[in-house]
Amino acid sequence: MQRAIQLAEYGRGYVSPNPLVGCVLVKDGRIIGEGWHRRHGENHAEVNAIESVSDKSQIKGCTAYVTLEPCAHYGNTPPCANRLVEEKVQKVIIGHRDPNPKVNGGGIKILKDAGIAVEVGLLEEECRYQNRVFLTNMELERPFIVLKWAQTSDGFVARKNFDSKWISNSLSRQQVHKLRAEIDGILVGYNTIYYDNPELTTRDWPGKNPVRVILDPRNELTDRKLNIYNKKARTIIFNSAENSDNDNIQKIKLVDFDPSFVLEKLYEEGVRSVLVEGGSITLGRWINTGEWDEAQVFVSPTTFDNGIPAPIITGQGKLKKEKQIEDDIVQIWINN
Ligand code: AOF
Ligand code: ZN
Repeated sequence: MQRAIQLAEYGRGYVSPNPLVGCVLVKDGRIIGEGWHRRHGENHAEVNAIESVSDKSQIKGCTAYVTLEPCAHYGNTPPCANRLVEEKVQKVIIGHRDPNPKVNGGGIKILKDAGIAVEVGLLEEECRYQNRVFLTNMELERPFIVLKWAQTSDGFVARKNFDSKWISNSLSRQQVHKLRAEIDGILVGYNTIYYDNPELTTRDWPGKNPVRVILDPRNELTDRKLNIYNKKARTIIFNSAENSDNDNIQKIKLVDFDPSFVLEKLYEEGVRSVLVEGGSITLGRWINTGEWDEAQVFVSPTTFDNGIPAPIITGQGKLKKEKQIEDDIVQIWINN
């Protein structure tokens, strides 16, 4: 199952809105096949694992380890549970149940009805943690929210003139680009665009650009020379103007300046995970409503003495772990 989790991870950034799924086939104590869900719309993990075995007669009687309950529905592909039955797999060990209403125990039932031994819950916590975006989507019907900022060790995100350059080191900045490649949307407020004119693309990591989401409640970001207006990524601007679509720029009327309203609209637009990158006011808004799931805080050894104060995590936020990236420390917080 550990290997299946490792394989599933290769799908991160490519499978949204689907879950990350890995599958390992074991016969007589040896791995005979491996697969993972590589890209949305393509084969599921189980099918890729089956296809990886050149001598298909070997599959009969094997044990399949799958991080998620095999599906029971006809979607982009036929049901994986049926395929496991056809291939005469003897036993299926599942990480966690699939809460998708189209599956939700249906895959387990197909397997059991065919006389296959099924076990559910091996490394369940790890599997559920890996699929936290998908589980949040299914259970709460909203995007998974990751807050991210860089701050000095004395607690500032920018100098008094809003200059925020050179807080975290270059490896940390590359790590942020990896995060961008793995997430569906990246959200910032008006001040960040006005003071930093960021491009909000993934330049330091291979992968896609997330949808740029900008909150501009007073409709002030009209300067077409701003980097967010380049054609490199789909862009959604929430402002007071009427809804409109124009090339890659989509405007949504901010009927209610409330994180829940924004998240609901983004979910409708197919954005299943959002990185809230700033600034302090926007991040504070999300922390105050409690509508966030994870925070990544990059703390550099630099000090500014004064400036724009960093957000402070309140409520149910708990520090899960800290990792070192050269001289920066990244704190990973989880909202319970
Ligand atoms: C599996 N193995 O590898 C994945 C599963 O749109 P579709 O047809 O790809 O179906 C997506 C749904 O199937 C998804 O919401 C989830 O319930 C399940 N994903 N199931 O057995 C896989 N990716
Ligand atoms: Zn499937």
